[in-house]
Amino acid sequence: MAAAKDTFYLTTPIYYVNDVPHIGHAYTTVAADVLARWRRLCGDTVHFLTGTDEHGENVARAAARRGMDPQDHVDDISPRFREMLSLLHVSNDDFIRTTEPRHTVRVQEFMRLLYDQDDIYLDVYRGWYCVSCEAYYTADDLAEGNLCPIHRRAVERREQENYFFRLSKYAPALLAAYQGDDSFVQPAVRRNEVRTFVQAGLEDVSVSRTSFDWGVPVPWDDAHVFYVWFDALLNYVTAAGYGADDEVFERRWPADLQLIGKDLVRFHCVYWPAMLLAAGLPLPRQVFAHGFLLVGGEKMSKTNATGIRPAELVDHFGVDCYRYYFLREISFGLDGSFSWESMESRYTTDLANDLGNLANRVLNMIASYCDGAVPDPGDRALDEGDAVEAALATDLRTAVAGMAAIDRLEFKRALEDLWVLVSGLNRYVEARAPWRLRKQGQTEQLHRCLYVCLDLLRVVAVLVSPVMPDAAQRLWSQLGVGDPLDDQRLPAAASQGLLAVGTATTRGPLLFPKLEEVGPGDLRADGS
Ligand code: ME8
Repeated sequence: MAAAKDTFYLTTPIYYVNDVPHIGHAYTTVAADVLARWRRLCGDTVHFLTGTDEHGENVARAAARRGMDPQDHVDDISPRFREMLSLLHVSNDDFIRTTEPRHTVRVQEFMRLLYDQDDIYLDVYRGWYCVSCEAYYTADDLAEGNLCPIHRRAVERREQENYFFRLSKYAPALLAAYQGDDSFVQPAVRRNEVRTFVQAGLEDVSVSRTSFDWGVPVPWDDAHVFYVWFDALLNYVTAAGYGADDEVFERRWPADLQLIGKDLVRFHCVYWPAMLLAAGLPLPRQVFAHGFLLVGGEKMSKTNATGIRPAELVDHFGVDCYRYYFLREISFGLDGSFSWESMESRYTTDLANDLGNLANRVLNMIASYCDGAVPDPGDRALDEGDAVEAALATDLRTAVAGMAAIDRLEFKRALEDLWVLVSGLNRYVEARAPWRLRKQGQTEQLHRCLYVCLDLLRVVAVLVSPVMPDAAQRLWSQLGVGDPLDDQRLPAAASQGLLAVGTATTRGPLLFPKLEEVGPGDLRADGS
């Protein structure tokens, strides 16, 4: 009996191993991780895939530049991407390398299926080739001066015998897919872009190469290897059990979300769905293309040498701030700039002052006024008849409802709404002034106020955990909650009054200690 899909399957692009990872790779990966953690928090079974794209001319050239055999080169660089995942506390369930047999064997099977049904045929290709993109361009695609539109580098005129995929045959089905389901390609600006591209007419596309051999061999013609893109795109199904384990595959496929940068739209929203259609497989439910991270106004990439390594920032700001900053600072679908100064300011304002100080103050008061134990608030829920508590209840609702924006990849919006609760709690503390209540001997009100703060800090820890899993865990431990943070599920965990009276809390260390004065100078905008 066929298995039913029961898993939220989420993918990032698989990254080229021609160089080490930079913050652009980390951007997509962290965003995907936040979504994966969020879906788990909401109770879904999640399968989160990332990995490395290891074939092709670019990688072979990078290996040659290092005087290395391509396999040795990729074996050396791929672990650097795994290190990035552990540095950033990414909770991926699988990591695929396209040089693994579990991938290469299935690529050959998939492509043979298309060849056997005459969706792949032999012909001569003439075109403009960009080695950095590993892609051919038509004369119309080129930037002024016959340059690659992405890399602004000279393209090469090439002519070779290639196998072609009958992409043109799938244009009507692709247009129907964009038309039929608005959520298939997101955001809308990207959907319009691909629709216009397909409406202008599709040409069949070359899927093999004979000029080098660092690729998956074409099984019916050993003079060819598959063009790296057709090998790479298939990782999303080969890593999900395609051709190897039907039951696993049916539980995962189609992917719920394929997250990419906007540079990969054509490959993921035209070529990839066409390949799936040809193989009779369902299309991913959504492909979402985010904007570019810019540094000094330019897209940062491995080829233009402006790449910043995530570790340079994590060393100074810590992993939590790293994860928070990019998602809070930039609207996810749009381009956005990184700057050292804005990261410093987010750390100080949002994290150290708004959240860190709040937790520190409340835990200190519990230690001084309540012997470190959660006090008895009387009624545990907020009193909506009291103006101050009613305002806080509204902030709580805003935060809980707002987090659902993560499902639409609106991370900035979700965090803004969560910070409505953090600010609300700060206002609540100021309004109630527990130090005054203490002085005035108003113990009942004092206990109620501090309970409310602790209990809602517990909710903040749960809600912020997909974005800042480490800081959330530290806060969780300080609050002394018995159940593990990882076992919390929404919406139940966001209910009021779940913190048990009498629980022992711990004060400090600070969630976000003051930053070291000196940071890596060359990352500051003024170069100081
Ligand atoms: O294209 N801003 O790999 P790649 C935001 N192997 N995101 C960025 C970025 C930036 N400046 N730079 C890179 C490849 N990215 C292929 C993909 S998939 C089957 C094969 C992120 O190493 C973004 O996700 O060049 C972009 O799409 C991806 O890295 C490109 O990584």
